[in-house]
Amino acid sequence: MYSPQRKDFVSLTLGDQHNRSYTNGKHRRQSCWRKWKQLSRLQRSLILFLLAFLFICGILSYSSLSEQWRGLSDRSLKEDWVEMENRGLRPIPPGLVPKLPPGVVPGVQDVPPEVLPELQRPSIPILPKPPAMQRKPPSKRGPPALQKRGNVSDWQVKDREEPEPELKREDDGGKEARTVISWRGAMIEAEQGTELQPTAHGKEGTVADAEGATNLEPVTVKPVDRVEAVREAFRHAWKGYKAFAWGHDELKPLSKTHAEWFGLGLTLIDALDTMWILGLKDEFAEARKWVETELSFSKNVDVNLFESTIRILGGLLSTYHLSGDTLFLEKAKDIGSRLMPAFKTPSKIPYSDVNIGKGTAHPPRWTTDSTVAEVTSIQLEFRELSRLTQDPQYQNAVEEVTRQVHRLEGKRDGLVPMFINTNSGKFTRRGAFTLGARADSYYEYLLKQWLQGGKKETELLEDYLQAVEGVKKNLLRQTSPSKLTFVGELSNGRLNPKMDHLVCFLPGALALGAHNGLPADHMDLALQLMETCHQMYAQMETGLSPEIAHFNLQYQSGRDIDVKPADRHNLLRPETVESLFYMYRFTNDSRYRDWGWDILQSFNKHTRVPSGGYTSIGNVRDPLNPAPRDKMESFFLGETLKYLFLLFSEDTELLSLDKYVFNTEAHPLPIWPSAS
Ligand code: DMJ
Repeated sequence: MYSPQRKDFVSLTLGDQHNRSYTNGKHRRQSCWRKWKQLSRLQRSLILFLLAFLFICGILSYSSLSEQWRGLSDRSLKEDWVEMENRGLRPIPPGLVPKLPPGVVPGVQDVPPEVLPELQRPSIPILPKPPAMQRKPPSKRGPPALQKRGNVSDWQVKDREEPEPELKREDDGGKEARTVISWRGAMIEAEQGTELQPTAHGKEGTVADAEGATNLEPVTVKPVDRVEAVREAFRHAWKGYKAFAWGHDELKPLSKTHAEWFGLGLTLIDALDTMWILGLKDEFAEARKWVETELSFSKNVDVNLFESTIRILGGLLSTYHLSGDTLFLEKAKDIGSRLMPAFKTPSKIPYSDVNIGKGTAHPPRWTTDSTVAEVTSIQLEFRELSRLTQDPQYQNAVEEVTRQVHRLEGKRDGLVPMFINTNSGKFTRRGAFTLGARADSYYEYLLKQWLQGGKKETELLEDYLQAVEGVKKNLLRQTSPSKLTFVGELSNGRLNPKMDHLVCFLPGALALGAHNGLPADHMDLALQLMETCHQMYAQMETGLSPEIAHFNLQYQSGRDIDVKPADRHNLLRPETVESLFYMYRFTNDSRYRDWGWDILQSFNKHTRVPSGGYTSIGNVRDPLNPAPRDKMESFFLGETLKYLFLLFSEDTELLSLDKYVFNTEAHPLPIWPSAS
């Protein structure tokens, strides 16, 4: 063993190696003390000064380091799960075989009773209205001080750079100053717009300004101002996308870069029709130029059939309809034809993934199953593509899927399992039924295809009506104590009282059906579910819904809604504002606009990144640290802001729901003229 010859270092004797008798460290202390006494006075002072300095530094840095570590570990623990959840990859327990009474369809006002005999009446009555619909529930948001200040204090506010002529901060005496926001250790400058967003919590039709509101009278927010606030939000999101992610799939607004999924400019394409509808001409022109000069589908890349159909094909088709610009139709034809290899399977139930450059398709690596919602929510787009191109291949392919699923065994009162095998064409893993991830838009597209085709395709209507009865019979429950109605999940015969935020499309769909002559109790259910979806936002401290809510069936904690730690994220999803839009259009009840306005304010308070863009967050229960996840999903621009704009717009004939049907990514497609 190496033994140093020169002792040019300070040695500390830790005990006598040969004499191992216990001395309680006496030798060591004596040796240290001797060394210390041998040092000069200057050396001793220097050492003491250094030790004191290190001690102070340690204390000062402890709090910020621990905060960062907390954030980092949050992220690393949840990131994979959340990413899987986002893409709908949840494990499903094996199953049971549901029973489908053939030809039995619940009541339809415009279908003869002899055709639809038994189900003219709902199988169970719609649940009584929750008290929450009559009285305002207690606010469970943060303390009043936070509310008044628009939760600006949720973020560490220091100085302010930009002078704000109209509103002065309460706590800086109205002086000009500089604001720096600390989010997980990343210092980001606040923009004026971020903090001056008004809040409407608890005040119908009025807002108090988010900051310095104490001395200001509440201001009535006119619809036109709300519309303008959505435009402003879009511009802000676009600013981030343009600066840091132009031409890429998704913006990562905090790290000021982009994420790639398909490498096809997903956000840009998803947002095209939103820009058109919002009247953002310059932004639209610039994006159009990119589509014309940069967008190429001739790429060796795997894309998900469903996601690229609803976002890209749907986005291009609707932009073509709105603008009349054939560039978008040409691009739609290009991507549509490149997706067709997905249907070359033994069963004609399409694979989940297609390589649009090579013309090959395949299922996910771990299974030959496809997701039921994915194979049954591409029909609106491909049918429209056939109508526009006069080429029936697209319509034939997707309608074959509809026909097969219509006939399939394994449903439970019209509810479908979540997986279907591309070889056998049969449902697999049949025990679980949900209106959430992996099944949601199956139900939505039954109704919407029926509307798109001019209410002629009776089988679609039958399946839709039967499914609504299946929901009522198997999945509907009410919470305790407030009797909120929710749609739970069935797993091997047991009800799990949880509901994905994704299910919040349902109030809107039910209302759309009722508007088109389906049973009036569909509207009753829509009203109740809309209230629940609203409460999923209103009862959270950030005013934003979690990805999944758990509901109390027995009186336990006194709260109706619980959120599990793994479900606390919010991805800027659209379903609730989507339903608010439908509900407002059909009822004219301004309450729905106010709820939408609250949601927009909460997005602005907790998800807006000052340098541009909005971010999904990891914790809707913590306004002090919402744990930003650094991702702006394309549907925030494609759907969420579009529905908010349409909700607030005074022009209720804009994209009339009697003329257009919105695909599941909020891209409006025309209802076919009766001759088609
Ligand atoms: C969107 O891509 C679509 O609305 C889809 O139907 C469900 N998921 C997202 C939005 O949450």
